[in-house]
Order: sequence, then structure tokens, then C-alpha cells
Amino acid sequence: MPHFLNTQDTDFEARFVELLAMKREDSPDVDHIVAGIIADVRARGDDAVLELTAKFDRMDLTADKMRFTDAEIDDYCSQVSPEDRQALNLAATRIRDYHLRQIPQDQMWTDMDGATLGWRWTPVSNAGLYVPGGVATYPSSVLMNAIPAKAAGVKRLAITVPTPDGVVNPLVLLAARIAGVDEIYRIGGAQAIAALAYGTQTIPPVDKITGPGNAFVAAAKRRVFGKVGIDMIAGPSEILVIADKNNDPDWIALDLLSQAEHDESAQSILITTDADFGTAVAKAVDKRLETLERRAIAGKSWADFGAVIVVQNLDEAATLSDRFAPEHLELCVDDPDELSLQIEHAGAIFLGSYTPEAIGDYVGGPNHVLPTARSARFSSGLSVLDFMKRTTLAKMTPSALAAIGPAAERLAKSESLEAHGLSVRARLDRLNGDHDE
Ligand code: HSO
Ligand code: ZN
Repeated sequence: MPHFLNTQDTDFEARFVELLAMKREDSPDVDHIVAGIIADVRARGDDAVLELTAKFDRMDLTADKMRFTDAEIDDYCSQVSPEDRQALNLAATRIRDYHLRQIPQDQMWTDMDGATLGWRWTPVSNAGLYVPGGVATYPSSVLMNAIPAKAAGVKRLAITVPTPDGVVNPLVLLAARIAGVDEIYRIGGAQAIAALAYGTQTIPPVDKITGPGNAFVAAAKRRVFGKVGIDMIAGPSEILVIADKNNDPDWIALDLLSQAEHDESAQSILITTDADFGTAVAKAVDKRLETLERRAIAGKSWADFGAVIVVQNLDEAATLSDRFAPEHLELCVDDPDELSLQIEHAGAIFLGSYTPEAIGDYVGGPNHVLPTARSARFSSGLSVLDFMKRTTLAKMTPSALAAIGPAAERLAKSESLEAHGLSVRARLDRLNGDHDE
């Protein structure tokens, strides 16, 4: 049974706060193990990576076998069915088109003091993408990470993907190829993150690491942050659906289950203006849970963290949704565009009853790497900007320096930074001298 709340109940606020504060993830503290692994890889490079790969992935690799050759990739790609290939290509094209529009504009202008100012965007040169092995190895996530990187202009994009017992997912390799990935290594875990961050004899280091992973990978990403850039540390998936009664309860039930099936710690919430509709959706979820392949996972997520919240009107729904700041927000109402204007905090919004969240996971175009655990209050989904950086530009003319330099000199004095002030003064004096002549 999910949690049932109604804004009219006297204990609503207390229960809502409880729902908001629910700790869904208790990731094991593996930081000390990870610290050891990173130190080992830094000290011994390939040898450490190979030993750890033998231990954790039961793979007897040598340094020259760490990287998939083009022929191997060709071979795996040829195992993919034409239908799967076509679907991946469609997804890739749509994701690329969307992300190319995110490329930001450089700017340059001259202000009233005669100072020319601006900024210029440039791509990260080398990026590394971590792809999990095992159950949660998603080819769609390869596209979602690799395509923005390449759209940004990343020259060298390397993937690490563990292949425990030698198991390779051909769709992952094909997705990488379609996205234009340059190198693929069959390693994983904290050792892969360390190798990407610090480099080994075989793997040149990268500047930025993105991609999801288990507790070890997350801890390793946290530890190498600073040496390299990282994306967010993603938590379990979430979906919040705002739906009025003019919906098929089964559709909404499936949308809720689509994220619940990711993880026992996922959270699916329905906010509705109609109590009977809420009950109908909960019933439909139960019905679907009888047969759903991943019913064990989805059922646990729904029972522990699922919720149906009945509100008086859509304004109330929008306010509550913003307090959740959900990763995914579906607006299944008559005028979703209007309602979306009231939403400020959400990773991705899906407008209208014909936009199931799963479209966004695969083929819509927007990224599916999104802020979880209420971090949509202050952050955004993965984009081209995550693979770019901005360099600021400033150019003074003599008269611009004359106009604004004295204030800099003044501030330098106030901070007791003499050379700062003198570097401006020396120039101002020359300018004054030139005037005097
Ligand atoms: N919904 C997940 C991403 C995903 N879904 C991958 C299917 N495959 C997190 O946004
Ligand atoms: Zn999903």
C-alpha cells in the first residue's frame, strides 16, 4: 500500500514533510576501500587495474586487452538486430538535434568606459564516461552521456564498462559507436574511475568523468573531483504525476511503475484533484503488479515510497510538486502548458497525457540524466554545458584603464596588496606622463 494523503486532513503537513524527508537510499560506506583502490591505481597504474579487474570481474586481462579493438566492436555491433539498431539510431538523432541547440553563444561588447568584455565557450578536451555492467547497463544512458559530450566538441571521449565474467552488452558498444565514442575499456568499479582520473600506462587521463555507477563508483567520483570534473551523483529515480480525473488510470499506473521498476528505492507519486481517481490508479497499479516482470522491485518501491496525494485544485498540486522538486514531472491535465508555468523546480517536465516519461528516457531528445533527491531546486539535467567551460575576456584601452584603473588601485590598497595597485599605477603614470609631454 502506498501512502495516501489528502491536503484536507489535519495531519497533512506533518505527513507530507515526513514523505519529503524520507531517506530512501542507504548506500554503504565504502569510502575507505575506495581510497585504497585509488591510491593503488595511482601508484601502480595498469598492474593495479588488471589485478582489481581479475578480482572483481573475474577477468584475466592483460594491458593490451583492456581496450576493445575496432574489430571486436564491429563484431559485437553485428550481433545487434536491425530493429534495435534502428531504434538506437532514431534515439541518437533526436538526442543530438536537441543537444546541439544547447551550444551557448560567445559574447563580446564594449562598454561606456571603453572596456571590451566578453566570454568564450570551449569544450573539455578529454572526457570519460562510466557505464555500469550487469543489470543496470543501459545503452540509452550511453547515448545520453556521450552525445552531449560530442555535441560540445569533446575531442577524446573514452568509455569504461566492466564486463564481469566476460559478458558484453552489444547494444552498449553499438550505442557508443553511434555516439562517436573514441575508446572503450573493459574495466569498471572505483579502479576505472581512478584510471580515468589519473591515467595509467594504457589509459590516458581525462578531464571530466560522467555516468552512473554503484556505491564504489559514486565514492570514487567524489574522491577524484577536483583532479577532474564530475557530473552529479545520481540517486534512485523519481516520478511525480499530476493528473486530473480525465485520464485512464491504467496509463497513469504504468507511468508510476515505469520509474518504480528501476529500483526498490525509487519513488513514484501521484497528485490528483480527484480522490476516486487516486483510488482507481492505486488499484490499477496493484493489478499491473500481478504480472509485471520487475514486480518485486516495483512493488517494493511503490509500497515503501509510493504516494497518492489528493489536492483541492491544481494550484495546490503545483505548490506541492515544487516542494518535492521531482526528477521527472508529468502533467496529465487539460492545459499542461498553463500548469507548467507554475512549476519552478523539476528536472524534466512531460506535458500532457500522450507524453509518458519513458519517451524522455529514450527518444524524446532531452537528457535523461537528471537531478534526483530534490536537487532540482539548484541543479539541472546533463547538457552540452557540462562538457564546456567559459573563459572570460577583458581588454582595456588606455582611456578605459584611465577611467576604471584608479578604483582598482584604491581597492588594492584596502586589501594591502601593493603589487596589485602598482601594476595599475605604473600604467596610469605612463599615461599621465604621455599627456604631459
Ligand atoms: N529513468 C532513468 C533513466 C533510464 N530509464 C534509463 C530507462 N533507461 C533515470 O532518469
Ligand atoms: Zn527510466
